[in-house]
Amino acid sequence: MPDIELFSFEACPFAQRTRMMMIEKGIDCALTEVDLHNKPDWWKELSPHGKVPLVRHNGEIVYESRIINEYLEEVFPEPALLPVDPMRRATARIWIDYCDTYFLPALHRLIADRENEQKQSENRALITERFLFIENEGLRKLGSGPFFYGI
Ligand SMILES: N[C@@H](CCC(=O)N[C@@H](CS)C(=O)NCC(=O)O)C(=O)O
Repeated sequence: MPDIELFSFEACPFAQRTRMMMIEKGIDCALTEVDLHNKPDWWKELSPHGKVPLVRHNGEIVYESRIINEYLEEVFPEPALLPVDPMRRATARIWIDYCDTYFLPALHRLIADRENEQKQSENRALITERFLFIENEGLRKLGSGPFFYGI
């Protein structure tokens, strides 16, 4: 069994973020899906906040998707997923923060309020604004490559 384990939940965007990182880096991990609707006792013992994703590496745990991904970037440096230049690296981190602080909360509201049509019109306006910000500040200004940030 690989010495790195990922505890995940397939519908969790935070867990997907770590899974994508592992796939891109070719990290061979043991994957465990956690039933978040019926958390097993072993999970409550392992995870301080009960949230996925969580990584166990050589017997020690790391959690919080963004921190896990930083850890993976340090421990498995190839292929590098952050730019080498410090300013470009800072810009990449600004976009990671944008996802956490602005984009995902707006997406979450859209999902959580799906039965409430009145709130949904506000939510749709908000997510549109967030997508336009990505399009204007990110895709238009940060390079011409086929993918985000000219990569
Ligand atoms: N800030 C955390 C958020 C993780 C999170 O909210 N995970 C949700 C699933 S998408 C979870 O595990 N929820 C279970 C719970 O809160 O008990 C991260 O980035 O890892």
